[in-house]
Amino acid sequence: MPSFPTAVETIDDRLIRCGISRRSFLVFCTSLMVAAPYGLAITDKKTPEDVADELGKVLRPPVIWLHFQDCTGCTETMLQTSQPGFADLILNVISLEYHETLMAGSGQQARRALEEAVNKYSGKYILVIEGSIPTKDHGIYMKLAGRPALEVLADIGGKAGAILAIGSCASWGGIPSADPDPTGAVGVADLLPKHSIINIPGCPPNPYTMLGVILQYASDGTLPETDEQRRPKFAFDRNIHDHCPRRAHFDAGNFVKEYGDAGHREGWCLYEMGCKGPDTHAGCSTRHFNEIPDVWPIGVGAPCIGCTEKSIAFRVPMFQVVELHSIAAPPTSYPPISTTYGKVSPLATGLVGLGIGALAGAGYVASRRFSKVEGDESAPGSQPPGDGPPSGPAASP
Ligand code: FSX
Ligand code: SF4
Ligand code: F3S
Repeated sequence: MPSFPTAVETIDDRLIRCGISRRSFLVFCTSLMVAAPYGLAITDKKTPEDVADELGKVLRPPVIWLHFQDCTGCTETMLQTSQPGFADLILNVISLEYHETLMAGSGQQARRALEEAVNKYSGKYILVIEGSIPTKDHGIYMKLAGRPALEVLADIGGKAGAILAIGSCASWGGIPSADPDPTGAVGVADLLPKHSIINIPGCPPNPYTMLGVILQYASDGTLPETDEQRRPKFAFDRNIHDHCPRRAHFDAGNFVKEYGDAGHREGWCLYEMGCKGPDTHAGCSTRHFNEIPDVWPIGVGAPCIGCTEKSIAFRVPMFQVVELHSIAAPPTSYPPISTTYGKVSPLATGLVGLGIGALAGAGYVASRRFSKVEGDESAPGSQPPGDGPPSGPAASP
């Protein structure tokens, strides 16, 4: 556990002092476990009680949170919980030393608070960056207390124990870097490539991913394993499409054709509306937002825009359909039917005949589902030829 100046108290002491119940803390620990079912040292193979016991002994980690080019959505996602007491609890678990949106002070007072926090916890604080950094024209497009964000980041980032780039903007540029990118917006790791930086992309990101990383660092000084884009594997190792509640509709070829049609009202698959779920890594399908079940883009009927993926969000048009390169389309995943040796019995011949019939049918379904021919009547969700008049939600919304 990193050592801090003596004034820093443990999480347990703080929660008791502020009258926060053990029950609320256990709920918080359970949320952390949902965010990180494995791959995070503080939750791995533990019960909520174990997590609470262990975390309770940890010193509240000092966090300095800087805003650069952002919309403050990352802050909102952490604090806009459906239970107001929860935001309080989060702010008691971590020790937020500087945060422009939340602090009462401003001007010189705020600048001094930042300096004091940096000096007091130098080399030990966790620096959270929200928003991208403008690099064009010597970074003049964003200044903090008169200093370009570029300079502030080099200074305060250089003295941090670890840096968390929260949100897609801080991770790789996000919305401000979308074409024509007027400010030359980049992410933190583009400017400090040698530092310990964890990217937590998402627009907004899931707050429990960030809290999990902060608390692991506070408890043993380590950071979780990351992928090649510096994203913690425990949160970004899964594909939205593989865990999507609408996946059965994708497999059955039931696609929403326009917002508000019968398929949309029935909760069908949003692939044809441009859903980037098949190409996007994030845990949103299982870890929802604001503590409310089903609150996440696809859960409320909007396609995933791939907000955690550098090459997709704000790069690929919202309604453009993604290629399905990592998924076996259902017909190709059926087991092969073949006879390699020996005599074929009449029964087997019958089965092979049935199998060929099934494959032909499956091939037909596949051609319907993935046809790219413009105006193709057999496009996904449409009626097979000769099957009579169109029916069902997709055909007659
Ligand atoms: Fe906004 Fe954060 Fe998006 Fe960016 O989130 S939610 S634009 S990732 O920096 O405030
Ligand atoms: Fe879900 Fe989108 Fe995949 Fe459809 S395409 S199953 S809506 S992730
Ligand atoms: Fe973003 Fe897609 Fe999740 S848009 S919030 S990665 S469902």
